[in-house]
Amino acid sequence: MQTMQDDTAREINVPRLDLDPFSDEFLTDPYPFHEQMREAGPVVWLNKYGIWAVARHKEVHGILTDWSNFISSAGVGLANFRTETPFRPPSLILEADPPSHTRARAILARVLSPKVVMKIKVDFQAYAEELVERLVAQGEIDAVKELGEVYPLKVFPDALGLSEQGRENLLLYGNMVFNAFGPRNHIFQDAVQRYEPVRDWIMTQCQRENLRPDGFGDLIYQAAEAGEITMEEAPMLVRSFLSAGVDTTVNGIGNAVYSLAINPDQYAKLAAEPGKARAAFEESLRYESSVQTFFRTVNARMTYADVDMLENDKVVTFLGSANRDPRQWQNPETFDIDRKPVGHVAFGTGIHGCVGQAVARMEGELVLAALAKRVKRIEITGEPRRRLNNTLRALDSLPVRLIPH
Ligand code: HEM
Ligand code: OVM
Repeated sequence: MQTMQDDTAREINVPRLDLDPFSDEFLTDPYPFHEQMREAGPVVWLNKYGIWAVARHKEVHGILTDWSNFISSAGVGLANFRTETPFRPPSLILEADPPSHTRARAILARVLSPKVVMKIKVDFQAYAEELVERLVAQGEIDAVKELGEVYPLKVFPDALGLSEQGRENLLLYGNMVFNAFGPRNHIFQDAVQRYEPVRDWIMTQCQRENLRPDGFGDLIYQAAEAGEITMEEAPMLVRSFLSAGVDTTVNGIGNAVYSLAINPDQYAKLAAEPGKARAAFEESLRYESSVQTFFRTVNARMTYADVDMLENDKVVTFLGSANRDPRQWQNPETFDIDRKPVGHVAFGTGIHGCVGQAVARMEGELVLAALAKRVKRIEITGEPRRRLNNTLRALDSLPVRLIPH
């Protein structure tokens, strides 16, 4: 039961909006809705779900860095794991708080250390060059299907040590994981259907005997052998890589090529100077953030930005909106590869900030550099089609012509 005081605080202080951030309309073009939320106030209440929302950079950053008040162990989607059963056993890293998060994080951070990332770069670069070379010869391609999906689906499972068979299942799994952070709408239901045949395949791939002994996956098992985690926890951490490491980069690359294709002046700068590839990928993460939202749960009653929040309240943070907040950025709607987008939150921030960001940046840089070296212009040849996802900003199709130098 809420007290009189709770009701008063909730009703007087805070703008209440009826928009649905998981509706087709919102997901198709979130930016006008982001603006509406940012302008309404630092914290708004979304009537449809009975949750708080933050869309300004300052509060998104504030919530993500306050892990003790805004916890992850009750789920980082709409569902509250304290009262609802999650669709799969919770992640040992994403859906965990210190001290258990700290242990899992230390292992994955070591597995993806700069040293390891440097070691895999040779293979990642060779395949970027080879793939782009072939696509340029082809001329007309679907940049989502033939580049954005193909590249990460080869290099990342190779680095993990996954078998060759069934890798396309990873996209269906990622689609499920990221849709499950949202409500059980029609997009979620569609993902569940496609995911059903993949369910067992995923956990089988996480077993040690199915991972090559020289990949990331085996490094996790070595940590278990050293006693840092149990042998039961190891496959769960491998699962985290399979969940977080593919769809994010697939859409990161797709969104980057899209941002460059609709801004030919920016692509021209990149084609003239392929050394700008890393900066161009970074700006595209700000401009079209592949991960749009993550939630937190209020641990115990507290006041945030003058709002009285109760234990178990859910707060959704709009990363893609923070990355276009005019309070933080000059001309946020302009895609400018010479901008230094430091402080963008496309990888989150704080203790849960993306542990794979060095790998993600390397993939993005290598693909864009391979393009820039060979392609003078990218022409869109057909209507780009979106794939609606409750968390990801995703394209289903991007038909383009690659015009060589
Ligand atoms: C965490 C985005 C690529 C593995 C995160 C978070 C974001 C994010 C926003 C924060 C989650 C939170 O605060 O609750 C992205 C984007 C990527 C990308 C936009 C690509 C462009 C990757 C890759 C891997 C990875 C390639 C694996 C190699 C993880 C893991 C976490 C995470 C395991 C959980 C970290 C923790 O909870 O401490 N990512 N990610 N990500 N990411 Fe990424
Ligand atoms: C995980 C996981 C799943 C989805 C996303 C993510 C962006 C992590 O299972 O640990 O980070």
